[in-house]
Amino acid sequence: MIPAPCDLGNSTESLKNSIINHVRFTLGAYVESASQNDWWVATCLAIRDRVMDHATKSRTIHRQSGVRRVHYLSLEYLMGRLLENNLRNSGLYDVTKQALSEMGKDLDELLESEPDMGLGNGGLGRLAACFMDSLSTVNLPAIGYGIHYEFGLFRQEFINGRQVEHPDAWMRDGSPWKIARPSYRQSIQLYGRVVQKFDDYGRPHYEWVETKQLLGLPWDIPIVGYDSHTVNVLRLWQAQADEDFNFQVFNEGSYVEALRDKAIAETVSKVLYPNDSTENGKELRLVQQYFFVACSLADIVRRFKVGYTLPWSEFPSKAAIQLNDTHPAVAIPELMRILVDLEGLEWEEAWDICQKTFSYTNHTLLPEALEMWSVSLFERVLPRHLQIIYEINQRFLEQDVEGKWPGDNEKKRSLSLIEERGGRYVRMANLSVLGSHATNGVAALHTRLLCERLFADFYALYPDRFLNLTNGITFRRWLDVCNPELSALITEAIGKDWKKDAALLRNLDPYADDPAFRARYAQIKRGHKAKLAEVIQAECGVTVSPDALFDVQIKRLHEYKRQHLNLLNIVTMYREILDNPDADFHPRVFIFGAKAAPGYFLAKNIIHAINAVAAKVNNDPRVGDKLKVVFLPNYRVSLAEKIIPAADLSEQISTAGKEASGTGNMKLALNGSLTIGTLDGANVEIEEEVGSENIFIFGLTVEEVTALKAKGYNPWDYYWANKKLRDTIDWISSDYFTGNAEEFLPLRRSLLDHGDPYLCLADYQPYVDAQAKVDAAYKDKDHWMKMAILNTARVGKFSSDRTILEYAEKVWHLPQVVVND
Ligand code: 4GP
Repeated sequence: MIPAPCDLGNSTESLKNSIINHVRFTLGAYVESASQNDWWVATCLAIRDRVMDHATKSRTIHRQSGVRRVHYLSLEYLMGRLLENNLRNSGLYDVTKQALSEMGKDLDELLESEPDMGLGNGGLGRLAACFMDSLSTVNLPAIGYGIHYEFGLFRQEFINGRQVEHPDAWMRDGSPWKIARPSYRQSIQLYGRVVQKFDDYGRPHYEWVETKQLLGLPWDIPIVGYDSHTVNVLRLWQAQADEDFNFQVFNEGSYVEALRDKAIAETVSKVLYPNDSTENGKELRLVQQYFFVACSLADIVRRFKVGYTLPWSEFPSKAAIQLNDTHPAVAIPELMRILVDLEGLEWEEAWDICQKTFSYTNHTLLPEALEMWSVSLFERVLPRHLQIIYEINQRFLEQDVEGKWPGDNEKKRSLSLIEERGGRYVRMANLSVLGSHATNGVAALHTRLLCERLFADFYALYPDRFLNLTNGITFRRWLDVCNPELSALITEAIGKDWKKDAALLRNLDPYADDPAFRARYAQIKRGHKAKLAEVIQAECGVTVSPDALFDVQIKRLHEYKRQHLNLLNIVTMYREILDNPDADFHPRVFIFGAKAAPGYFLAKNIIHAINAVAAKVNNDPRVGDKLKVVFLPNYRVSLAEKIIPAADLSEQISTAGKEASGTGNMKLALNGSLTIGTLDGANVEIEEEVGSENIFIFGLTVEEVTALKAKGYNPWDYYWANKKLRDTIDWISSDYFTGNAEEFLPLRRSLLDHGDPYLCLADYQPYVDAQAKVDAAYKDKDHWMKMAILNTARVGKFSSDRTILEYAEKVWHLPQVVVND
């Protein structure tokens, strides 16, 4: 007889028991001598035990109720650490802290020992992680699909100020959060060739033959929502060789040679490509994309067939599939292949199902980031998919495009799924728009630019398919977890419901005028600054004062984000301090965190330049405490959680029209850091929410950028017209900072000889002026705190719960399904 499942209980005693049991029976350690890692693993497992039942229950309820589920396909998930988030979301934080402390263990120390799960580059990967949190929190039936990378984003070190990359073996010791699901393993095909066959009625069909097989083993990570019993899973695929790999060679006794194929197969999920916003056409990357897409689709189809005996026309009513950027776009021809080649559906019906099932989010307008695959590579790896893409394209061009613009070959060229100029390429963005019923941008401005520029012709054809869904962040991780002191203060003032309904933060507005509240808010900020000062001391060996203004730019290193514009201002300030030692500057600490793609030469040159300037400034006795510059190495989620609560000023200074949305801007504003920024991405909407008096906006607008470029932008004009700017650039490119005047020539050349593509020089003076306003404003500490509080109070719109509910309503048409305890 199978006994009824026992409740593990959430009391201190039961948690102590669970943790101890895991130390003894799972890890085989003595309680007295268990290592810190043992305690951490045992604690994670004790929590996992308590959430897994809800994962099973959520799955069962979703299946039994027969509702539509969303399947979020993303090549990246930048999850960070999981333990604290899971503890706070499940309400087990206090009891676990108590249980550990009664056993002589400090929870905070254990939390610090967790490696980040860094399976993403930045923006879109972190967004996917926030979305997973929100999906569980707001009770939506969802599964995230991705790749179980053995190595996440590289670990960054600085050697003589230069970035050096090291592999990130985040799960070398295993991870207590993931659970293997071998019974759901999938087998997928690659390479090979296509043969045309005919059935008994002479109708042709296609078979994909002589392929290589690859297995995908799924690992599930439970996603615990806040104050909800819905536990969705993130399912990550690990590549494995087919079991009878190279059997022949093996039998001949060539054991090692036989294993080589296995090793090659397993490279597919080895490592995350470290490029943010740029792609580079590597075969392994295409294989990665197809591998996880094919495994995920097979899994979705399996579930459809197990659960129901419904006709295929009902597939979209059970499954919505969201494409997180174009990376999973090969899902469109893959679903067509399943429906037409394997299930025998007519083309039109299959295409209708596809379009109803898929929706696509675009995350960037940068032309170099628009994925294209060379036709010859695509044909070799996925020959049948290429044929399907050709057929989709032909029908589209002959019917829709010809219908709307008869005889217009230019329109056909611009809308075609195949780029014909300079070689033949498959355009994944066009495929994504065409194969989906909805395409969205991630901030209002970005969506407008998608419709007016990038996808203007598609927008003219299908205006109803485009919509805006402004990004959001989870307020649990980005306030409750990273800033529990502020979270508690807010809860004390307005109650705890803001954690589920962020719009309620508006109730804080009146507290901005309450001197006692301001004082406590200021005290919390200062506490975080003092803690960050310790991190800076430990990581950079630089002493900074928590009374200085902490000016923060944390994001990927990219020219469009303009860390070099920030640097120009820093060097200008440095000069001014030397020229005018009595000038009334409020002391400032410039804090950077950023990884550069390993092959992005100029980005690495900028990192080196910032570090070189930092080394000079920080050791110049003439500067003293007035100015410090620190570049914290190895920027990652867990470091962001320490920096963001301590920031006073948030640098969001991209060239207008380049940053699709940004989400760091939201995290910083939520934690009471004022934005200095351009009218780009979500900054526009942040200004609308917080009020223009609580933000420092400067610089060219999108329209002004376009006009300036059309007129012919020449950075030398700005260089010659502005002595301060000229002196600054000349100084950076002298031998003053490193002893070698050649060192930062690439940076100088990009700003001058190569036309300053991101208009740093045009925005330089407005930026310097805005920084002067910041300095003046910070001198009135009390008013500054008022502005900071108003930022916290007014950014409720940027909760990812709001974003996700909009996706559910406008794109996925998903019901909320409450899972009871
Ligand atoms: C990023 C965008 O650059 C950023 O503005 C946006 O907030 C984020 O996506 C989420 O939507 N793009 C990428 C990328 O991460 O790889 O294109």
